[in-house]
Amino acid sequence: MKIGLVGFAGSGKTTVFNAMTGLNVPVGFGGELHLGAVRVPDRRIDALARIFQPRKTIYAEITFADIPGEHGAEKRGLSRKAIQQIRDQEALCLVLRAFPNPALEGAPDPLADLEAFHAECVLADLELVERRLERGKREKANPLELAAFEMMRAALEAERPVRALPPEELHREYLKGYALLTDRPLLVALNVAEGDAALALPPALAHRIAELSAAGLVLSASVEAEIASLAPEDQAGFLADLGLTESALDRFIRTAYGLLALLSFFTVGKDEVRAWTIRRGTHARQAAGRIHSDLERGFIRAEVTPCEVFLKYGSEQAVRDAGRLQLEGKDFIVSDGDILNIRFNV
Ligand SMILES: Nc1nc2c(ncn2[C@@H]2O[C@H](COP(=O)(O)OP(=O)(O)OP(=O)(O)O)[C@@H](O)[C@H]2O)c(=O)[nH]1
Ligand SMILES: [Mg+2]
Repeated sequence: MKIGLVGFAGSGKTTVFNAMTGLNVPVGFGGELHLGAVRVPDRRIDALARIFQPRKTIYAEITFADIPGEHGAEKRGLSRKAIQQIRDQEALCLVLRAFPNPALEGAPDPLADLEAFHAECVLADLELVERRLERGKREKANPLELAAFEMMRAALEAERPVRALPPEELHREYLKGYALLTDRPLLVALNVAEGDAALALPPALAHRIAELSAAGLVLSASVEAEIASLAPEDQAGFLADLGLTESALDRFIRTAYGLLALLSFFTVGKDEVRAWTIRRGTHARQAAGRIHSDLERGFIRAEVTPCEVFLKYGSEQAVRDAGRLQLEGKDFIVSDGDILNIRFNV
């Protein structure tokens, strides 16, 4: 999964990026786009790896892109380049500054920054949607497609994001290839000063985030950077001193998985124990396609064992003997934590 860190200059994107990825990109300079991957921690994978002792253990990954804000004239603007970089992301994390930054004028105003960001995205989308409508009408495009774009135009003119439109009314199949900004799942990270790390989202901000069909969380990038620099055994104590129970990375991953309706399934063996990320509601055959296109094409059936069942019995044979191995067809909906073994024939 690719998540873009977006927001205005000096909001703390690079600091968040460093804390999450363990990299050490210079902060406070804008600069170029950076990429960094983090492993999604998963105790189930740890437990399966202890049983199988595989040659390779592969966790799910999130790739963060640190997209620099625009420096100079327009303080709250997004450059063309930034908009293009944002379009390339599967999901967006908007970093809002709520800490005093001596390099920037004025007190932080995260709600105003959220509105400004949203307004920029609405404008960029509106431009794209209007262009599509003009051309579509000239070329007598599919009326259903035009209707979908008309619906989006109406929403955007009312300053509502496309992601807030009910999926059953909006025909998403026509949006493929358009990369709208307000369609991207949005996670808003309020970047607070060190002393405020344990606070909840202010109600006005929480309300607006919900209106925009986004999710929100509070973090302090500089606290996170400090946690990331500590030895694992010292981290829990440091978090407790600040009134926190887990690092922002863990909360972030959980919130992002929920927002994107993602789940993990596993494949296991002596060679490899591996997590795969899919959307909720994915069928067994499509899930097989994540592993390899041959498995999707030649799909016969899936042997399915929920991870907790496997861990209770301890081996594939014991699961079989207990009659707990499920044989499922192509339309079976995969659940979080299912271990899949695909039978196929090509
Ligand atoms: N006190 C405090 N300072 C922070 C925090 N997060 C970032 N900063 C500081 O704010 C300044 C800007 O942070 P960056 O992470 O570079 O901001 P950015 O969003 O990447 O900025 P651009 O790349 O220029 O758009 C740096 O001096 C950081 O050290 C925080 O949580 N608390
Ligand atoms: Mg930066």
